[in-house]
Amino acid sequence: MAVLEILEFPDSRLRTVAKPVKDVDDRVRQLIDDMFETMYEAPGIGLAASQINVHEQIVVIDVSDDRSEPLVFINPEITVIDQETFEYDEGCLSVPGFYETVVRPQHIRVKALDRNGEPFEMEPEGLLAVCIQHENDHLLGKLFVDYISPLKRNRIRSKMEKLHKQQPS
Ligand code: QAP
Ligand code: CO
Repeated sequence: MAVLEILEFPDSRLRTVAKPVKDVDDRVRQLIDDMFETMYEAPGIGLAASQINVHEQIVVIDVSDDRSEPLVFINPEITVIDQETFEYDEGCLSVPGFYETVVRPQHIRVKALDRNGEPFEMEPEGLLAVCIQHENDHLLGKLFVDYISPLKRNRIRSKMEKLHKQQPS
């Protein structure tokens, strides 16, 4: 297992659109293990492969308090069930230190493959529903800061660029 480097905003590689995984093989399972190690070490509640510069549709999540409920989503497909929305103060391992309120659909259905390549479906609620949408956005090259005002986003970009000049990764 290995802790991998996480790309940080405004790195343009975070804008890459991820490709579907064709075979859920040992290479993919190794990547998943490394993603969990990277996420738990951070610590975070969700990580998309895009954030470690691997542009394949793989997401790992654990929103449990005791870090005991690892969830894997390969080639996730999200459908919105109804119009209700939910607000949450989101953060991101690729935008460390910044949190902003994002409004998203509250009720979604997710279809994906698990780490054995078996299809499954779920209707997540609350933080898990928010997290899956946030991570799925990464696979599309999208970040939570894209939902806030350009003024706020540009302030965050400037602060991140300043940090990266002080401590290049
Ligand atoms: C995405 O984010 C998420 O700023 C996962 O300094 C977050 O794991 C989805 C983290 C909130 C829904 C709600 C952030 C760690 C972790 C930071 C994370 C930081 C250190 C973020
Ligand atoms: Co994120």
